[in-house]
Amino acid sequence: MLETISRRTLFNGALAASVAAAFAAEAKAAPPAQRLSAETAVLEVNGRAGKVFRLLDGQGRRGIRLAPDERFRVDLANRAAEKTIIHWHGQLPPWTQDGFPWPQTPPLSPGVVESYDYAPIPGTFWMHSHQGLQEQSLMTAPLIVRSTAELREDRQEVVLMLDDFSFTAPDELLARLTGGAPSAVHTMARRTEAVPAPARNAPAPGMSMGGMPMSSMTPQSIAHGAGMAADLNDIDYDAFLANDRTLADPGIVRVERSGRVRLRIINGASASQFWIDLGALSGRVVATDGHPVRSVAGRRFPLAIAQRLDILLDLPATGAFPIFAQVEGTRHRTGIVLATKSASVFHAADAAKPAPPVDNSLEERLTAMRPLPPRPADLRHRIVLSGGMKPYSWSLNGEYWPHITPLMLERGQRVEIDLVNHSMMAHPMHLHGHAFQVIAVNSTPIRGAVRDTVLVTPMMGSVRIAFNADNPGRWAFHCHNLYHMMTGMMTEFRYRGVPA
Ligand SMILES: [Cu+2]
Repeated sequence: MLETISRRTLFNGALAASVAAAFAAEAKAAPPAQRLSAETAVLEVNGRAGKVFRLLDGQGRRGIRLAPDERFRVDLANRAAEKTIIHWHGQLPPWTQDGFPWPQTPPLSPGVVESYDYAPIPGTFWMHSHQGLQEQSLMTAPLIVRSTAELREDRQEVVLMLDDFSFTAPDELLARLTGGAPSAVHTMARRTEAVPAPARNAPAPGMSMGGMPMSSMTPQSIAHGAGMAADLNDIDYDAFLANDRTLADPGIVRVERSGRVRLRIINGASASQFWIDLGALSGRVVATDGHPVRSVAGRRFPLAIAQRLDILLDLPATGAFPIFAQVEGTRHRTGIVLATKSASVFHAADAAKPAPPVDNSLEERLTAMRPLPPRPADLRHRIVLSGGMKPYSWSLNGEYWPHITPLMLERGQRVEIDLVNHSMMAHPMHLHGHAFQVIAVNSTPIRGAVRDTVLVTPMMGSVRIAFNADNPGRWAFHCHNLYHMMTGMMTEFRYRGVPA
């Protein structure tokens, strides 16, 4: 009889039943871990065979796609002939699953399978090797985490993965930059895997570290492209790829009449920045680095290395619509074509004019849909970006990885970092394990985008970012130009109490 059951018993009974139901639902709902295979392959680029790496899912597609609320449960198998470690760029996993070669999380030897399991954040993300120069050989892939809100939009999802490509081996590309023998380059490659020394004179909270003087700027800066003062494009690439293809034979994506598209663009290039050119179309940027922003309409948008853009497109009834990505400072471009069934074949070549340098003109206009709650900073830090072409080396606060002083964080702190660029080149700076908000560009306060990678423009360009120290661990902070990172432009943010 119901009356004989006490409220407490009833409550406990109901709780037990609901917990049991939740477990049963989870057991039923949890799909098996996805397989991700790191392997080597031959990719035909403009009619010539190139040796590349691949990150392939169980269906042989590049990368990983997750359904709404699906966990990132991935078994990564290293089927390449060398060690590798894959970083889930922009995701916020525990630091031991971040895919960075710390001593506690060494790279995977050939034949090894490593399991990952964490709750992902939705949006357009990507993955890439953090081992040596493997990223340049296309150890890169999309990581798409769908949300129920996006599924409700009922838009066709089109992923546009951009890469830069050379038939020359990456260590040779680096050796040409540094003027070093390949053996010296290998030493350098190993250096990025080495362990930074424990914090020596870690700055006290609130203390700012001094920067390098302007005189550290190299006088030998070479103007590339259209005679602009800043340095662009360290490497002369053989091709720029959009979903593994060039404009000579672009990928054609079939779209419906009057199709509604969510374009997810990923700049997975190692050292190239692009202007996204929607051609005849107008689009609306609705997310940057996977995080929603207030919609910004336009036809051309800058995209720094490692950044992503989600762009909504409402297509005309019929036709073929090229989506271009043009390399800054050059006429080179790549792209895909969105085409309705009846549309004729489309051919395009390089652009008529060089593109300007990628800049922060879009950044300044962005507003986060989910900004950080306003709060004074507990820790402010200033990082000066320095370096140059001769000698080819790049630093943060005058330090070169792995000989760096970790920036020590306390869990719970609101952290603000001022990034100031004393060099002649733009640097796309990436923080692992945290999403930060851009709160000032060139000293102008904004309520900017939440992101994981922000461009700091050359010749005293500056950006201020803010984030909550809410993910204890050891986290890399580095320039995402692969060659800048490999020649020193990386440091560590380390939480107190986390063993080095
Ligand atoms: Cu850089």
